[in-house]
Amino acid sequence: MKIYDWFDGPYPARVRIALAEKGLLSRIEFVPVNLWTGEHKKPAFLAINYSGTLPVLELDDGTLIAECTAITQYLDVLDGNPLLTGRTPAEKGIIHMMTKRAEIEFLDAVSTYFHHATPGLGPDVELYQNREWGERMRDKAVRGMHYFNGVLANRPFVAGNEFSMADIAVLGGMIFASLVKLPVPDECEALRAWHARMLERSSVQEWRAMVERGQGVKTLPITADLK
Ligand SMILES: N[C@@H](CCC(=O)N[C@@H](CS)C(=O)NCC(=O)O)C(=O)O
Repeated sequence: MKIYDWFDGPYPARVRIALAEKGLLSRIEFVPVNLWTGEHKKPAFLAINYSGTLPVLELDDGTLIAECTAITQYLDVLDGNPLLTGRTPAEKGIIHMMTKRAEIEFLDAVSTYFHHATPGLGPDVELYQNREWGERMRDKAVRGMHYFNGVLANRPFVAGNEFSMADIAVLGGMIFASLVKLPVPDECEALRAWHARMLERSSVQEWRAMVERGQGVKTLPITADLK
């Protein structure tokens, strides 16, 4: 299996952490798609993912699966140990809901802030920016942090008593927030405590090690696969 991604992207981090949780990293060939040069918006990549976003999973038969949630669900059915998307119908529903909420209320909002109210990926890639919208989304993300703080004050993990895809989605938000220097408010103690616990997980440490190793590929030109 191949994954098209960029080594330190917050969304790619979600799938890399899921793979590390499941011990599947060795089965993946990573294909770098350079976000900073806008490789993800060029026709060769748009043919792989209409949305022009990373990551994308390519199966050995050429089937393409984009969207972190969809990729994680595929991996969970492929190898259920450990399950990240729930066992029972109720668990599956709640994990999906909390993952979606993490995206809408936090991670995607930080992403919009980055692309619209900061230099983002630079003038060659950010062809349309709307600062006011970006700043609104920054405020939404901060409200999202308070929401997840309230959730985590009452349970150990985002979707209940077990680590799941929803924790990884909130972690994606924390990774992006840290990249754009959007601090977690001091009063969000439960969110901060949960984050500290997440950083200790071996999957997250494996991801951090991959990011450090990836610094070296940052200047690679377009990959052979995408020519
Ligand atoms: N909903 C998508 C979002 C993916 C996404 O936004 N990925 C970032 C990488 S960190 C990206 O490709 N951003 C490039 C852009 O929006 O120009 C998912 O969950 O996979």
